[in-house]
Amino acid sequence: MAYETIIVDVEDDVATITLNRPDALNALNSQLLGELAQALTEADANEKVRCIILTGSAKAFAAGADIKEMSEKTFVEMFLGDFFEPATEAVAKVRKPVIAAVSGYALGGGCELAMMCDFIIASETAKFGQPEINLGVIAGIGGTQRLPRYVGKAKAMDMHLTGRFMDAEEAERSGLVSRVVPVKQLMDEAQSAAAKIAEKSMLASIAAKQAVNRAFETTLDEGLLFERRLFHSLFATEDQKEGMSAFLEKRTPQFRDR
Ligand code: CO8
Repeated sequence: MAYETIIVDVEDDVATITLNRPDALNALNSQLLGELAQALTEADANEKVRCIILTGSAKAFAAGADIKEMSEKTFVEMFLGDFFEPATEAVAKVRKPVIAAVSGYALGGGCELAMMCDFIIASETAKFGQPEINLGVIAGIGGTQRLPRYVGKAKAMDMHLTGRFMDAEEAERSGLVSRVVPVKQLMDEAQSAAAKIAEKSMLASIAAKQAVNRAFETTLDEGLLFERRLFHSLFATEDQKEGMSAFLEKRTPQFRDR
């Protein structure tokens, strides 16, 4: 499918989806969100793809929901239209690992979109924020729920109530991002993380993703049981036999997702 607001590139097992509305700092309008939902669903279904990278430009991952598009909306239009839902549903449904590679602004819906991914790699120029309070609204696609899970209540409240931005160094220190690299290395770093993930058994990757995500949804006891059942179930796979044999035989495993 031809997209106008995103660029999709599939190379070496990795699909890279680049948000591409440079004139609006990749603000998330309904067209972009629809295209993003479609591209994520396609990448997840594409057998060649083993990991997905979501990124923006050097200046902006995404500066939030499109304020021009939203500004005149009524409550009823927002309530019935819910134009964010297809994209948020699509991100939530992706079973393959999704890395957010963030440079520049990741604000409002942009910060929320990055937090929906499995982990965030940031460039030194990344700036995260939930500045919706400055517009007389609050976050609407998970910012009040996910940010405290990443950085704790104190910083989450600070950011949502003051609208201040968090730079990459603070974001890494606070647990919002997993790595920070110079801006020129961002895509190489994301590609190399994606390539590492793509080498693994997809069965184990999906199980790991499901188990970690379950930690945020349930009690410790239930989460531990869920993890143990997934762990046990992987012994029904050829990839477990291959992975452990390869270790013992001191060779590289050849996983086949079986
Ligand atoms: N929406 C629309 N256009 C935008 C946005 C945006 N969020 N952000 C930037 N732009 C546009 C600007 O209007 C400008 O366009 P133009 O050249 O036509 O005037 C262009 O991008 C460049 O922006 P600036 O000139 O402002 O660039 P600066 O480098 O001076 O500033 C900033 C960069 C600091 C990022 C600044 O643009 C800014 O503050 N942007 C808005 C950030 C913001 O408030 N984001 C939150 C939006 S609300 C939201 O995300 C809610 C999500 C949940 C909704 C759920 C609904 C169901």
